Amino acid sequence: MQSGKLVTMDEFTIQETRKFPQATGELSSLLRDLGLAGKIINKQVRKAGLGDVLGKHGATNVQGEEQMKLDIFANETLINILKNSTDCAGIASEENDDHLSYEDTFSANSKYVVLFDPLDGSSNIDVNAPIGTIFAIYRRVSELGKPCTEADFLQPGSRLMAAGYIIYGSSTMMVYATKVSVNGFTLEPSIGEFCLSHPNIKCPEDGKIYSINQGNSIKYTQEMHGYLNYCMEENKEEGRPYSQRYIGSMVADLHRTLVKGGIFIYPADKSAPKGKLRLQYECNPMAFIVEAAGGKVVCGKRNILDIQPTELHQRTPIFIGSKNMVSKALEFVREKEAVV
Ligand code: AFP
Repeated sequence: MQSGKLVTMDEFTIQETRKFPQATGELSSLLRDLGLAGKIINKQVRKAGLGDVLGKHGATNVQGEEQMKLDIFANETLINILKNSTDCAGIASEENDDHLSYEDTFSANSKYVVLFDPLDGSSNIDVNAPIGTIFAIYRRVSELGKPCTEADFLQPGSRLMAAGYIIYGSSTMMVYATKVSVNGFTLEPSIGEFCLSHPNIKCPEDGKIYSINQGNSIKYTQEMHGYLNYCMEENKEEGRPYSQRYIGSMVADLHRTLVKGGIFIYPADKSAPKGKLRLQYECNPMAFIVEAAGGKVVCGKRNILDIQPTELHQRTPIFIGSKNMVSKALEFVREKEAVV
């Protein structure tokens, strides 16, 4: 990036696309649509507290979780923008029971489907902590020209074409990964554009922060306790004890992990033997991003990206972050956490 010259996300994406002569530009256009949705959600998030934006909506989602007003706003924004896009055949949202196929001719001829968590970390909305939107883009496996089907959404993460997130934090950033690289763009409010601020992000191989809901540790396995003790133990040469940081918003915890290094863990426990986080809406896109940045992701014995999903709202345990930290954690928990 030339110093002083702003490169917008669109400019960057188009330049990247030009490196692949066979590319049609559909993926770039879809990323632009997701960026637009992010800007609209951001506008509403930034007003939270002023209008009738905060608080509960009064309904629960498919997982029985209470929906916030901003959850609903973000979900509807994404659904409508992607419906009006010429490049999306359908969507699946963490907030909806089933996938939605857009049945107009343009959409039926589109080769991509998008899965998203419209507002991750929504229990943080009312306390002004970072929240985010997570998305995953697959090439559909169903026949072009017809409505997309559930099979398009039940693909393993290894088949992702791109994935990313928008974090509404101290600034608003969109980070997206293709198989080639991970890049971050900060929203420049005066021109209303995401501009390249974090080119070619690499997840540090080591870190000094572990991120886990340690309040749940009574429900963890002995092996997990062993790893937590290792993190807390004093060993000056190895830089321990590590610091513990946990926001409770995966986007925020993972963004820090990606940029600074560290490990984020949401393990299986006694009350959630398959873990809590959703495979397709949270874990796969984050795993794709972190792997593309050189980090490591597992759910015990296997790579999360290899799991063949069998249902839309499947859950999984996850260990993700700096390569060496994840490998070390696995030495403690390898067998016990392999529940999927
Ligand atoms: P919400 O969107 O309901 O706040 O859930 C956030 C989340 O899915 C993920 O972003 C966090 O890492 C995780 O749940 C926090 O869960 P705990 O509150 O159980 O630690």
